Amino acid sequence: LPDQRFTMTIDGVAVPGSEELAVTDPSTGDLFVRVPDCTRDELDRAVDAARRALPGWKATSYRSRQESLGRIAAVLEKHGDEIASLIVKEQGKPFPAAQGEIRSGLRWSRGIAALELPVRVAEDTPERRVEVHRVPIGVVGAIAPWNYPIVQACWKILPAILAGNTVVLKPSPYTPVATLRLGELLRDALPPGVLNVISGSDRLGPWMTEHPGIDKISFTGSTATGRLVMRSAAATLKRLTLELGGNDAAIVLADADIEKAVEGLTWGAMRNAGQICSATKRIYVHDSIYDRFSEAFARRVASVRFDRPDAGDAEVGPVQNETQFDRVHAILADSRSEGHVFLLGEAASGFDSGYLIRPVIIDNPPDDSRIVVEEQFGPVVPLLRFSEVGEVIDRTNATQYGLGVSIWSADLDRGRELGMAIECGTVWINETQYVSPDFPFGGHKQSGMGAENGIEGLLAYTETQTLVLRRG
Ligand code: TXE
Repeated sequence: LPDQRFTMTIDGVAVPGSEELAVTDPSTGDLFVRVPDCTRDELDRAVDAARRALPGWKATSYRSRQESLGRIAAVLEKHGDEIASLIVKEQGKPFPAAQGEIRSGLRWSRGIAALELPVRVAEDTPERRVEVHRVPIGVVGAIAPWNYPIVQACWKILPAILAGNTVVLKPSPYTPVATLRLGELLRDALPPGVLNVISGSDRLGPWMTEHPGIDKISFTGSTATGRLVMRSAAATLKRLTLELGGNDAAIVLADADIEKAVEGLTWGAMRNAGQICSATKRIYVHDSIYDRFSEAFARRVASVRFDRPDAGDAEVGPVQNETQFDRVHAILADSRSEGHVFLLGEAASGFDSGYLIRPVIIDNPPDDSRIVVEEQFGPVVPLLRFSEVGEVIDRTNATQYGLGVSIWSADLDRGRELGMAIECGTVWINETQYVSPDFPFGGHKQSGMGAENGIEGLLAYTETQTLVLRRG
């Protein structure tokens, strides 16, 4: 495989690129493969191809664009295992999890294709008829992250293309391979220039956000980089969708089903080694059940199989890159030096293989500790005691982030009532991280701007165009 050449897709054809970028296998820390490091000239060619394809693509019927999403689904279905095996090598998740990522891409291809963009008639009188149409924005620059490279690319390219935009897609420098391959496989599914896929190092993102030929940026990444994207987009007033960091709390109320909460939150915190924007990153447990919950939670988390993705029964793999590995260890070092109690993982949190980190649970650290305040983005989570519901809502909201929160309670009405008091984009009651092509997912406060998915996400790839038709 290190000899396999992955090419960029610009104007429907292969572009091998004139410079190279090395991609690391996170399960070993060794070189996986080299891919093109897109130059400024190659970016210009991609943007130019997208601009040239725009008038033709915009003019196609919505129906035919829905059919083109069907062709994307067919490619994901036919080549799913090949793409999944590339995800394993570059991202580090075990094969079944990578297959889950492909299934999710498929579900999105079909679900987004089923959305409609009706014309709204705002006035219909003898004098006039007013129609509000939704038209494409233009060329979309899609910048995807390294935790779910294919899912995150799908969340952006599917609604963008369906709404009649053309796209320049850039995967993360850490995980470009599966996305480049998807671009190769889609060359026959879409007209040339409608979807261009480029890979590059850290210089490429800023070139895109500054590029005068790009009309909208859809970015998923950290809040810090989201601010830079917004600043850079100001020069040409680019439209923006920003899906940024989170510090999602779980609130386990006294009447919660402990067994179900333990199971749900084990995966909420540990799935994909905690590298999910909406991963559960702090767990508040009512005083009356804290000891029972923490004991059961530590036992369940300890039973999850963390290993190299090629170890047959691995459920969770390493974290994706060295910077992230160091970041998680810095947060753990802080907990150690502050004397926090480790319920799980103190002895075993060292270097195993590549960037593997074994799970850690920290017992009731202070609210202002790094493990509580920061986005850890790794398989480490604090449990925190609370006694009053009003107090835990305040502690939940005391953050710059506002992505998601889960509430665990036998009483759904109570869950709904508390949920409405929380400042975040999604509240889950008795589960977590359930997302769908049918409803929006996005952050309040500094977790982002706008939303992805659902009709709301689709509308974010459009402008309104109002037609005022004066009669008589
Ligand atoms: O992502 P960055 P990083 C969070 C998580 C993690 C942290 C850092 O907390 O610890 O981000 O991850 C491009 N204009 N999430 O450093 O820096 C750059 O080319 C345009 C949350 O890997 O946010 C690269 O593709 N683009 C998350 C990408 O941004 C720019 C998923 C790196 O993003 C740019 C992943 C600029 N000025 C990490 N500067 C989620 N929300 O799910 C850089 N880039």
